[in-house]
Amino acid sequence: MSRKDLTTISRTLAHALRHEPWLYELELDAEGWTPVGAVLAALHGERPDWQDLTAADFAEVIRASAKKRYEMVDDRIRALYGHSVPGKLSRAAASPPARLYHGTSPRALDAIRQAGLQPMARQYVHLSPHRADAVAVGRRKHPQPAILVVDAAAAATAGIPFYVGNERVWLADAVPWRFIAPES
Ligand code: HQG
Repeated sequence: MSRKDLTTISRTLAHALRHEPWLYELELDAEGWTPVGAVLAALHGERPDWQDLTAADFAEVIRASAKKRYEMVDDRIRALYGHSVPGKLSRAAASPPARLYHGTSPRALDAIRQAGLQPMARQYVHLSPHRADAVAVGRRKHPQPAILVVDAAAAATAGIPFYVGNERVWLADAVPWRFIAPES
């Protein structure tokens, strides 16, 4: 399968598993899982050239991507982060790295100073253990993103929960400004 096909499948999975599962007649459980068979059935109906999609194609999408967006275990699949579905999915809290980074548009800084980092249209705030990843995330919003450094150790000590999305994406319900320092 070509990279372009894999990207199109990945985008469709993102839509189905993060945002609007009901359009694919899918139900996510409390942790975001849904049966692989149900997703395949939905995608078989999406496009004529997807009639033959199998779970091996989903495995290839997961393997070929630089970002680990989905996981497939036994006969279930879920998105690991990025959700906007109503009804907050449950995640197990975990002890974060001491420092986490967030890349954003400089235009958002005033609002973030006021309200802290908020999940906005998604269920969670997304944070990166690696600065370079935060730069890449921020570039989706602005060519010269602002980089915020989150003192996750202090925030966790103060009782703010953090959750694992994958090894390069950490999640939080919100992060107050007092734990954030903008890079100058
Ligand atoms: C900003 C992609 C105003 C926040 C990425 C961000 C990531 C505020 C934007 C994942 C705010 C939300 C998520 C406040 C936060 N006032 N703006 N109080 N608090 N913001 O796209 O973190 O490729 O929902 O700074 O790589 O950019 O799809 O979040 O700019 O991992 O797999 O509100 O999505 O992954 O934007 O990106 P987003 P994000 P995928």
